[in-house]
Amino acid sequence: AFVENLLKHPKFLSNDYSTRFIDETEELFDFPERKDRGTKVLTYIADVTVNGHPETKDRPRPRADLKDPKPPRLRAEDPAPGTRTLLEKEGPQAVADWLAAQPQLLITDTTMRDGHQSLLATRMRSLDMIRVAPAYAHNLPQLFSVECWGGATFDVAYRFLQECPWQRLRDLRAAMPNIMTQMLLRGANGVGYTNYPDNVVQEFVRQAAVSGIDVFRVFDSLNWVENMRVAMDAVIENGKVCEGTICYTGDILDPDRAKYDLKYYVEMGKALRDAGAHILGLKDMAGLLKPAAARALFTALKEEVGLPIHFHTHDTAGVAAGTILAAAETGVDAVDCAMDALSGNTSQATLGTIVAALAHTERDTGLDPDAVREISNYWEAVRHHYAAFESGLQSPASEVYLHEMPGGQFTNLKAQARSLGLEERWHEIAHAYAEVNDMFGDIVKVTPSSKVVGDMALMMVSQNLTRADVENPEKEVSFPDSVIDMMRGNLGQPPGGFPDAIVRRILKGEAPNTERPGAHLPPEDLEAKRREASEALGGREIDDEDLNGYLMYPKVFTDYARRHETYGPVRTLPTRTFFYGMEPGEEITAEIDPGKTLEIRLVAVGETHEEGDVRVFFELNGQPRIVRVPDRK
Ligand code: BTN
Ligand code: 3PY
Ligand code: ZN
Repeated sequence: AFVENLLKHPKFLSNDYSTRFIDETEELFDFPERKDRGTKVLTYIADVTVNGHPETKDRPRPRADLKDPKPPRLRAEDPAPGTRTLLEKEGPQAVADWLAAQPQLLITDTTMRDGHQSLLATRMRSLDMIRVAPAYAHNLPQLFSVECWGGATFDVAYRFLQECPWQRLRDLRAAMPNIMTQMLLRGANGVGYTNYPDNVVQEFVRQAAVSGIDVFRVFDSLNWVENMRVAMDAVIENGKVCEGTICYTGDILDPDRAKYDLKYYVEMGKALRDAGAHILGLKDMAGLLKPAAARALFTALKEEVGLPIHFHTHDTAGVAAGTILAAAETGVDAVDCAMDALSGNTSQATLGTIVAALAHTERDTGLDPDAVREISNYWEAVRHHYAAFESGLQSPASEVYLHEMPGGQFTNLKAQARSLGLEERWHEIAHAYAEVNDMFGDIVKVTPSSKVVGDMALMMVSQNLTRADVENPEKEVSFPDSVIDMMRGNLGQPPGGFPDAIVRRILKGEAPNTERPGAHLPPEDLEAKRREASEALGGREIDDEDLNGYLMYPKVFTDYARRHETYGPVRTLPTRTFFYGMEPGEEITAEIDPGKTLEIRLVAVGETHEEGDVRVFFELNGQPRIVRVPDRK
């Protein structure tokens, strides 16, 4: 484009130019809007090199000499048949029956979803996952599933990583054809933070099934089975595995927490079985279940519900492995672990450790410990690149029994606290979180209800409000929108409802809706939404995946799509480059299509011009390229 501009410039054509012509003639650098993808990616690199990435600003930096992570070699020529093979051949009920009949403890690897959601604020990029996916397929075909999608990964991909979550899913699915993929679905809240119309949830499940999800772990953030049926039915209709899931809170052995006792969980398990679940999930999102309680809980659920059980917990207090081993003894069928390098603390228990602990026992997992170690070594190298997103949590802590914060929320809430200048007051926030839970009547805290409790706790600490202040009818308190929304009934109902007094205080007398929110939300006109998205993006074609992104997150999706117009396929950049740009003299490659590779060298960064622009000099596949970006520093 530069050469084109030069060749058609009037001064150039009339020979009326000096040696300073190029430096003095700004319009030579006005390139037409339709830039090729290479130029777009260079624009991104130039911008981050000059201005830094907003997400890593003022955060710890990875070591300068870090190498690109190298995935382990493939131990078999072809991936051996696995759970996906069974699902494809015989369907979801056959998978559940097989699971119940196996003596070994089956393992789900959560590294690509909950692992980094809980340790790195969900910031792991697709490229780092896709590179190692073939090693899972070839070296660990005995895994029950790989949890790699859903939860917070969906919006974080668009919002912070400038990536399409659907493309991540398709790429992972293609690289692991033999193992079931698994996602976390928040029931009527989809992968969002509020209830959606029924047809939006149905359409989302359909698309997730088409794009590559096999196992849907469906939960409700208030444990309201009524609010899970639409999502569960959709999973079943699409021929996929429906893991109807109980969220665990409280302590079944503590008589002071009688609201959530053994009977409560058994009744909920039966309700999920009757709603059609193939597998019963027990989701201990905060890591509150202790070994003795696990024995009692799983013995009762096995006997009285009769479904195979999949147990998910977090190691926040440091006891997850003990609880998993207790669960294994009582016959739990599958458990979640994260690869060693992304395990522990707010993440899952350590996969290699569980494999070793059960080796040569009746529940031997059958996983190859060498293969586990090699994959974990890869993740270790990956993790170094995300130093900016580490929470700073140094050790497990029993404080989780006080606040009951989900592992997947912990690092996010901490980051939120930091951005409000409240990081130093973290333990106060933890305490306020517990008080808010009590005020709300002791509710299940998991996305999105956990976010509501977190919003309220942050508000109290930042405004120095005590519980007495909040409850004092004489005092004017402006409650966060999410709190008002939840009290209106827009996330559904907790067991026994919210306490009347707090509802009246927050809603100022307005009557809450206590029916299922989806029963009142009119269906979306999907084709009208598609046109709306397309118009917002200047007529761009909106495919079904885009439409589902737009239905969940209209603004997040259109912001992503506009940035994509400017920056192109930045998901193909190495993680270091994505977050930190390049150094002069550095060379990288980016595969923007299978077989189409960009070789990018940063030659130099120019001086800032008076108008505040910087010229950045590259070589793209050996050809010189100049990109101009604003200096926003
Ligand atoms: C984000 O908005 O956080 C992710 C998209 C990337 C924004 C790019 S990063 C380089 C440049 N600097 C900014 O402040 N925004 C863009
Ligand atoms: C999520 O919904 O993202 C969770 O991880 C809940 O534990
Ligand atoms: Zn979790």
